[in-house]
Amino acid sequence: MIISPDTKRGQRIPPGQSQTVKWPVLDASGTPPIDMNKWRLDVFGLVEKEVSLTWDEFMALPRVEVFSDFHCVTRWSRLDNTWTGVAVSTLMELAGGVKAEAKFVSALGYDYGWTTNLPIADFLMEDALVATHHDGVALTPEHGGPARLIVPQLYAWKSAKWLGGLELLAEDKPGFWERNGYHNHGDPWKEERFGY
Ligand SMILES: Nc1nc2c(c(=O)[nH]1)N[C@H]1C(S)=C(S)[C@@H](COP(=O)(O)O)O[C@H]1N2
Ligand SMILES: [Mo]
Repeated sequence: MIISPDTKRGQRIPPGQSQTVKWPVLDASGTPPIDMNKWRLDVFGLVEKEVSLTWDEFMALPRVEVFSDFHCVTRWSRLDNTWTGVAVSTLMELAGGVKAEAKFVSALGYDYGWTTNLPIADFLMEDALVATHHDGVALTPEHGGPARLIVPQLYAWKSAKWLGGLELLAEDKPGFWERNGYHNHGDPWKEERFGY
């Protein structure tokens, strides 16, 4: 089990946040329909070998468990989440590694071209994964099932639900919320909530 470093802080609730025991649902345009026969996870762009995984191929990969907190920019924090899925590092190894020019990632959702962007260093953090289960239960569609990105050390909008693609890029490509007023980076401990 990978323990997210933020869960070891004395104060686990970032500034301006409050704890919730419920798990609210938040997204831009609702849950998209996903046909599992057509589901793919594409890793493409600046990797040595692009891959396009079917559901069965994805589920056959080595799995990890991550214990982490989840902070939404709308000011709720949900502590003590156990996510299971495939580590981002495993996916990058499968793609033969990221090229030296890769500096950013764009995560693509099945919800009509929704994306979010993050620097490669945040994407490659050891507690980042593509999760299929939360607290032992398969992710429901409303929470991003069948598979979603989880990046515990950034605000929750970076954790792309209904993940379909991971594009490795040389230049940054601001995503949906980033183009609509949210901060480009989104570190909850620095209160990087809004852009300029
Ligand atoms: N594909 C996709 N992922 C998304 C979003 C979205 O609109 N589309 N919204 C983000 C936002 S703003 C938040 S706070 C979290 C919420 O995840 P939850 O609904 O499971 O709580 O998902 C993030 N991931
Ligand atoms: Mo959010």
